[in-house]
Amino acid sequence: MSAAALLGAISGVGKDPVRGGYSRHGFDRVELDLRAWFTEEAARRGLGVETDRNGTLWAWWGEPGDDAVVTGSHLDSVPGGGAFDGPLGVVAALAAVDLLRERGFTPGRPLAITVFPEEEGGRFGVACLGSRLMTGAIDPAAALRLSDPDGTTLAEALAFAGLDAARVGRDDAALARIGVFVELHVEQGRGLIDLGAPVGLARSILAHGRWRLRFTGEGNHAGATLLADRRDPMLPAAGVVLAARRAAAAVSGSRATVGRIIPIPGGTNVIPSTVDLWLDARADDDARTRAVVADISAAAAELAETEGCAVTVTEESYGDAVHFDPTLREDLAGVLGGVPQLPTGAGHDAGILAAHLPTAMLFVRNPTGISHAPQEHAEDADCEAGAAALADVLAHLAR
Ligand code: HGY
Ligand code: MN
Ligand code: MN
Ligand code: MN
Repeated sequence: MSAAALLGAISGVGKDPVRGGYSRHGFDRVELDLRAWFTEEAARRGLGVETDRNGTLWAWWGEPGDDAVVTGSHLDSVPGGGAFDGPLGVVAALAAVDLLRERGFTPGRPLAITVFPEEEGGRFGVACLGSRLMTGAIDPAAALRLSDPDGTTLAEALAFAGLDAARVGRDDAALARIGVFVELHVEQGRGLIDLGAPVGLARSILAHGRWRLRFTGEGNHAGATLLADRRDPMLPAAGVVLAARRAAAAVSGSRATVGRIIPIPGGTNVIPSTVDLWLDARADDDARTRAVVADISAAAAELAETEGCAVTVTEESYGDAVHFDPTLREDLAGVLGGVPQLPTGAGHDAGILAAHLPTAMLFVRNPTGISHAPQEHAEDADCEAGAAALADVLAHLAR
């Protein structure tokens, strides 16, 4: 079955009528429905599906075993995200299995498709939550305390999904199963458009992290409180949005974004008592990323003091830059006939796994160059070119 046809089958699941696009989040009803759909598609192909203790799905072609060739991605989205970021890598893996079977290929090594939960951190705030749990990149006790905007903890969400919260955490047995990991993904920039190529290989991922800035002031009446008497935490928060742009502009190649801000209690006629603001910062390396965040944190402290407010800055997640395994990359470039290799600013489970085993990524051209928004796109023909390239790569690695 084609990747495009498989994507079509889930195109109605998790549409967000308010934001547009899709809202599919880790262990919510929608993501669980998508996981059930994947399980059915895998079973239809005779793949044996299991769920590991951190909620990652594995679909095995043949007997499960160590040192396997593993491919996959995620089915969750950002709030109001596109149809391709995540699902394309999952459906391309299923389509690649179909192609390999049509070619009469039989793997000479265990081969599996994985679906990682909550890659975007759209519900619990930490990106690549499933792969971070598997690799021990996040403390399981801290992870279980994470809560979504409704106050549901990760521990409760896991229980809802039928998983045992007491068993989450670093899973060396699962890691030993992955000999090599290849993730196919829609490109999230304009690299392949400019190069006129449908498919490419990832070279690197920026260092990136998320920080929560909590500004505390004094809640009061919007009409009755004189300007001189206010300690309004929205003012330093607003200043930090501007400071983030200035700080990133001063460090070549860096990016800083404020995409989420919550005034508490959140009434039009209420001076907030607290404002929570989340900063996403990325740069070529650790030093540059830290420099941008230090600059923004200093601005936050100064702006807060001026308004008689307090601010705390908490790192919620971080990942250093990733340079994908050069030997594997050159090997796959050879298999694919010298496709372009390009850097990306987006994070991926393949980037988290890269600290533990050889990983690689295939990118499929995105004609809009837009991602994390409903305009994200990939043409059917490019999706099939991606699935075919993935099939070639899997056949080579599992020969
Ligand atoms: O890059 C990101 O924000 C996420 O990991 N997809
Ligand atoms: Mn994403
Ligand atoms: Mn993704
Ligand atoms: Mn009143």
